[in-house]
Amino acid sequence: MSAALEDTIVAIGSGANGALRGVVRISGPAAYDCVKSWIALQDPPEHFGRTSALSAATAGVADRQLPCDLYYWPDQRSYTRQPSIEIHTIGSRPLLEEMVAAACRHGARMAEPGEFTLRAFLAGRLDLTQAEAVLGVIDAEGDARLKQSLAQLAGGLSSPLAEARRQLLELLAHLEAGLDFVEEDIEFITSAELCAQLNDARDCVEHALSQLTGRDAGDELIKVVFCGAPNVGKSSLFNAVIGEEAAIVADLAGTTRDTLQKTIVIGGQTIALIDTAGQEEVDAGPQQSAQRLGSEQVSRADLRIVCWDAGREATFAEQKLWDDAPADRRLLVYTKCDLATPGDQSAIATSAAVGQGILELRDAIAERIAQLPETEDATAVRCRASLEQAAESLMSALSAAESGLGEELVAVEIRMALAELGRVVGAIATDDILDVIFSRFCIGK
Ligand SMILES: Nc1nc2c(ncn2[C@@H]2O[C@H](COP(=O)(O)OP(=O)(O)OP(=O)(O)O)[C@@H](O)[C@H]2O)c(=O)[nH]1
Ligand SMILES: [Mg+2]
Repeated sequence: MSAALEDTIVAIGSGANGALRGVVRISGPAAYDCVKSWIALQDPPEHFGRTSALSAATAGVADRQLPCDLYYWPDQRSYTRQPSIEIHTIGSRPLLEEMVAAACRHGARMAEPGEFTLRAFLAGRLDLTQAEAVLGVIDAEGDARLKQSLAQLAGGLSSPLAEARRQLLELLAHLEAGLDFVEEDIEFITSAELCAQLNDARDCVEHALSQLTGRDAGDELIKVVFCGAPNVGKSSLFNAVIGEEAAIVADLAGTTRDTLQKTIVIGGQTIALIDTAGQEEVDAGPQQSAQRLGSEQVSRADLRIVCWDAGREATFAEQKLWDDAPADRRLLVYTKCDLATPGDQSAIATSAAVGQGILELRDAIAERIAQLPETEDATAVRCRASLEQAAESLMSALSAAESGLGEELVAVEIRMALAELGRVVGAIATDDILDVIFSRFCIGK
């Protein structure tokens, strides 16, 4: 990843899908020079260069004058701590791309993925755990993950570790001073103080570790979603699997309007089992909204239970529901097998009416979810080994101090702990770590 800070970089900062407003972000020493020849500011702020400012403007792109708002942040006030500009305008992708091209014609270059956040990190505005939290906020799929990322962004994870690191550095300085003056009989730190401080640092690291461990369990439940055409018997099967009449069942196609979620334990795993409205083409009205909700659930499912009626051939739409899911995230189930024999023997034959195949379906769900890859928080993956190593070194330092094994040994262990903590907060960031973290970002962030 290029870290050429003297370059001025540009990217579209708003999402790739259509939005009402679009944002083009420019950052670098020549940010203002790069826009002033093709953007006319209605009201150029006199104090441009010292405080952040907003001005109405028109941008000359694609042979027309486009209304926009221009936000300007001078060095110290911006995210990257370099002069930065955001052009907010109509969210049309081709127009935004024209703006990026205009900026590139006037001295900027396209930003690489995560390069704005990399600059914020290099400028000391964020530490690594916070940079990852930026990504976490962008990618957050659920409330819990969002809250966690926001807390991380606010320094929830890294501030105590940075403080522990600072105290350990101080402790090391005392120890080394003691080693330098070993002949003089000056005590820079008492043994009791040394042990107490090592203990505090170890507590702090272990607390951070327990915070990370809480993340692996996945704040989101695994979603297992029943889907299929209307009236095939999804709700009946859903009820049979959970063992209660939670979903309304009726002979009428379109009975299920809302999605219905139940939390159950299958194969030792707590999962969210979700019943959806039958999927078919409808023009408008509540049924259409129900289907939209349903198809959102289906597309976000960790495991899709595709229900086909054993009494008839699958329609094109039913086939598509099956084909669209990755092989390890789908199960094919025939319903109403008390009325007909399914054509495909490899699928699970069920009948909610007579209780056929329900246990088999539960077992198949358990087997599939056990094979799902664990979704682990990115910061947790990166930091766990370092924190474990740091905790271990602090433990060894503590026992060396307690048994009077000599301050050299204690100092060696503290140095090791410091190196690992430095990796977590990014004080010691190797190119490899930076590459891994920032390449996961999208361009413009
Ligand atoms: N014979 C028989 N009938 C069933 C079976 N499962 C469901 N049915 C009947 O099929 C009809 C539709 O069942 P539902 O479970 O409501 O179907 P659904 O797929 O949830 O329907 P929508 O919510 O409208 O999409 C009802 O009349 C059920 O009694 C079954 O295993 N055997
Ligand atoms: Mg239903």
